Order: sequence, then structure tokens, then C-alpha cells
Amino acid sequence: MEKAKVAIFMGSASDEPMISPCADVLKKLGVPFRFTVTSAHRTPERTAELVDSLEADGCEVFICAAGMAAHLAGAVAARTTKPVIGIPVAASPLGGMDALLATVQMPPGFPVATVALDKAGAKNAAWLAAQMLALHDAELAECIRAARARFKADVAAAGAEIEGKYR
Ligand code: RP5
Repeated sequence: MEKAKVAIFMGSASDEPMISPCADVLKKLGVPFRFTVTSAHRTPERTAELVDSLEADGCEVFICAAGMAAHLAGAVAARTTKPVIGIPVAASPLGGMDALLATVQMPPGFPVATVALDKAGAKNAAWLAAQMLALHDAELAECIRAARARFKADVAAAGAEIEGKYR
């Protein structure tokens, strides 16, 4: 198995429906990743061991998703100097505001690049991780440019369809 360049951690298996799109994007881009569950609170030792072993094996970006008192991204950022991307998950009656603030409000020196909540954030976490890797991977950079060209074509096609419908 190819060694992971990106780690995707979720605080709970219950986050999977929101976070699986992250893995889907990385898979489409051909970026090797490890997608697993670990919790800052329930399994602090497992989190530390995963960060250490993945980093030793060449992992370059850590993506962390968690809801409620979302400390996973912060705990990982405390353990590694690799870039950490945080995805807040809406998992409580507070609608994700709790996780958003817990993820984004890191003390200076320990940044977590926080993306949007839930599925949109999960996808953008993957794109952002890929863009980071593409800084030294020309082939991946070309894949990202090609995907952008497809997004552009999709918008033009959607525009033409709507215009045809409402003529
Ligand atoms: C967080 O608590 C997890 O990331 C999840 O979003 C939330 C609830 O976890 P479960 O009780 O469903 O395992 O740590």
C-alpha cells in the first residue's frame, strides 16, 4: 500500500457521512491518504501515536474533523509542525457554532486552517491539502488545474441549460 501523504482524522465514526466527501476528492486526485477515527478526548494516546507514526512515514498534511468541543485539530496541531486543516462538524443543538469556534480559535503559533462546516468543508479540506502537496508535485498541480477547468465548463453548461429553459 502506498504511504499516506494526507491523514484524515474524525473524532467519531458518527462524523463519517459528513467527512467521506473529503476522502472521495483525494481519491479522485490520486492522493494517497489514511482515513480513520481518533478522538482528542476519548483516545488522546491513539491520536498522538497516529500523528507520530504517520509523520514518520511521510504524511505531509493532517485533516481533522470533529463536532461539539472540537479539540482534535488543535491537539494534532500541538503535536506536529505539518499543516493542519480543521473541519468543524455540526453535531450538537448548537448547529456547529461550538465546533467552528473550537476549531478556528487557535492560539498564535499553532494554526489550524479552518474550512467550512460539514460536507462543503470536507471537500475543501481535500482541495486545500492537495494544493499544499501540489507546491512540490507538478503532476498533481496539473490535475487541480484540469479539475478547475471542468468546474468552469460545468458552470457555463448550467448557464446555457437555464437560459434554454427560460427563453
Ligand atoms: C465529537 O463529538 C465527534 O467528532 C462527534 O462529532 C461528536 C459526537 O460523537 P459521538 O458521541 O457520536 O461519538 O468528538
